[in-house]
Amino acid sequence: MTDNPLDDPTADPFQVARAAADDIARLTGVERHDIALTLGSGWGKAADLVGQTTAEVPATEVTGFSRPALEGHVGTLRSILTPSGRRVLVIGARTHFYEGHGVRRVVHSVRTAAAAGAAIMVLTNGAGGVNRAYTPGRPVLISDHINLTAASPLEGATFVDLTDLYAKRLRDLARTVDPDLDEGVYCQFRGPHYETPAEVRMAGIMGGDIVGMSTALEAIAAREAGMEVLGFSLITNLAAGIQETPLSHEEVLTAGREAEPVISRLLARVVGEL
Ligand code: 8IG
Repeated sequence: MTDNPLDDPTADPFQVARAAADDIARLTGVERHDIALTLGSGWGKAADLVGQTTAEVPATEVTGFSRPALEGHVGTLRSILTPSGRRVLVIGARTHFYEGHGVRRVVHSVRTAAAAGAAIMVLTNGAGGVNRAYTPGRPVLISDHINLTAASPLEGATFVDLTDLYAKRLRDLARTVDPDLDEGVYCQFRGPHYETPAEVRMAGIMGGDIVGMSTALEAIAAREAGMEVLGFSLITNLAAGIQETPLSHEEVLTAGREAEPVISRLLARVVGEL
């Protein structure tokens, strides 16, 4: 039941992203965007605080975008004008690797943002805390990642440097807004199951602080496209075995709802500084 051009293996994903960026320009009336912002679990309210929404487009009207698989993930793209006159493309329609549509679909929004002109990609997510210093409801800056998906958005002999992937310049900027912001290493697992306690211990021993199912592949694609990346995780739950009780999606949604006003304000202020 799909007519997504990215499902054709002979399609050029960058050409599909170019077509999507043209759709966005036409549908929003905004020729180029400066910053792109992907809103994950718990971060949805930030868009309203970033600036004035000048256009909102169902993602399904943009070439290559899939319907969101999850309730709580809004399937729209918004164009926002900030008080300082910058154009922000807000992506509320993330495709996860665990949906099984392939990495091209996962990173299509990032490539589209780059094709739309964005030089900065802000990636946010809800995630589990491995670091015992974290508590649910806390936002954490992503300092680096460990990609445990055994996949890459890069195809062929595309060797891309990932030093400073989560740009120190942008993390330092974020800390001018909140000097107490913690940072940590994000481990992307494939999901959609949560980790076992043994996997969470492994992640911690390897140097991980956060476990999630989204951001690493997107960040790699953003770097390939030449964008600067800023990443935030909302710790919605302590990872399996760190917390005593079983993990539930309900718990994740509740933590997200409770933290939303605080972290949304934080994120909007940070975007205002970019
Ligand atoms: I929200 O504990 C959220 N996403 N892998 N583990 C992984 N992803 C998550 C978790 C978690 N919580």
